[in-house]
Amino acid sequence: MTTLNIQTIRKQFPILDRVIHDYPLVYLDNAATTQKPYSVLGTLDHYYQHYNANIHRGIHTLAEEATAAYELARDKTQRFINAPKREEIIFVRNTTEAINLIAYTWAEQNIGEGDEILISELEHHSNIIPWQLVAKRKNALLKYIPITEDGDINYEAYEKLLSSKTKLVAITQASNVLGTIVDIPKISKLAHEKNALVLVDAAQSIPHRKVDVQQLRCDFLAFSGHKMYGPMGIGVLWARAELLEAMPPFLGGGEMIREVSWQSAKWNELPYKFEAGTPYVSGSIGLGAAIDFIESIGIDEIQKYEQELTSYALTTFEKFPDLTVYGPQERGAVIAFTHKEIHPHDLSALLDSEGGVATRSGHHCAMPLASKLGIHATCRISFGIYNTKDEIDIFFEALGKAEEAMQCKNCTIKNLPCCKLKKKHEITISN
Ligand code: C6P
Repeated sequence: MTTLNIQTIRKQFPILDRVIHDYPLVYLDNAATTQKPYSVLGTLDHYYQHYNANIHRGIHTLAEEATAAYELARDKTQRFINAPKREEIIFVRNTTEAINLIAYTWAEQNIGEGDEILISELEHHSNIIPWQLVAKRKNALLKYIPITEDGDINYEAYEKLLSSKTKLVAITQASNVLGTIVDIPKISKLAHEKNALVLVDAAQSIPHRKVDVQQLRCDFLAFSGHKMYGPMGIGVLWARAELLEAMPPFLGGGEMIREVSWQSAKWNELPYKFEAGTPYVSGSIGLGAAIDFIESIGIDEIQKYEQELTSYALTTFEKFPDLTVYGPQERGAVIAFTHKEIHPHDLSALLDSEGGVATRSGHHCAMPLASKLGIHATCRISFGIYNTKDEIDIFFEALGKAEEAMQCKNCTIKNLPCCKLKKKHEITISN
């Protein structure tokens, strides 16, 4: 049992006071984005009210204050992921941009005809499409590490797929659908034996467990601020300094240059070579505040508590025979499921209207994985540090109401609104 005071933590999130269809909001869509605490909101507000200025350019007080705060956020991020050097932290918009940056710079120089890129069947489109594009541009091969029936990485198959042709292994640390946690140190060790580099998509791991790039032994790491209680529109790419030094720039423009003549230019030092134009200054500073928030609780404490929530929910799922849960038992704070009779989109709508519960339904931007599972869509709940077991109970209650409506003798479900439901719905029965 956690010793954290979750009620005190909840009070830091004003949005949790929202009432949805007369129910207190139960926010279980944290894998899509997390809510923001007062400290992050206040940091953004304070920045714009007191020291908004462009950075690295102005020689005036506000510019100096903004620059110092922006660079302090870089220091915080470096410490948070245990990066060896501060200049290895590149501020970008999100995980997607970080991965694309590598695909359009490092891969442009290092992937050639006949080379192989390995990704897994668990990947989000953000870690598929950039590599499909590289493979097309370079006449390279994109290969998939298969998953086991449980939804785990098939490490044996991975080992067999690796060869001297493999140049890059790009893989998620935590699946946004199955919750699978990938053994990145093992992935890195095996890849490095073949001289392949490793890119880790940490979008779904960074808010839930310690992400230490030195312990993971990876070469690139990408994550988004909005999934870790930070602002939307700020993300981070980490890469080893010698790789960043050797890479061509991604975007050209102000700040990324040292010297410009009519026909050519010299690039700025790291990290500025990869931060062209006016960056999202308040977003970076807000990300720093989100890191402070996480560290004020302790990432290990967060992991333990969310594990408790996940186990509690998984156990309760077993009481619903018409529900199928996807993914391994040992997992991150994500549970995707389907109902024998209710379509995932209808389920999400019903959970919202009958319990104020926010969930996500669909392919979760992982269409190849959905096809592997033989489904079009799932409904998904995902936890953050402010969720409680009571909220999980409310979710299951709302689910029960949806099931009851399905069996209502007064109404035929195809002709909803069912008399038992609060809100009018047109339900399509899934097959
Ligand atoms: N997954 C979800 O609901 P961006 O959009 O760049 O911040 O994150 C992309 C991304 C990359 N990798 C993984 C594993 C992800 O889960 C996501 C985002 C959200 O599952 C939105 S689709």
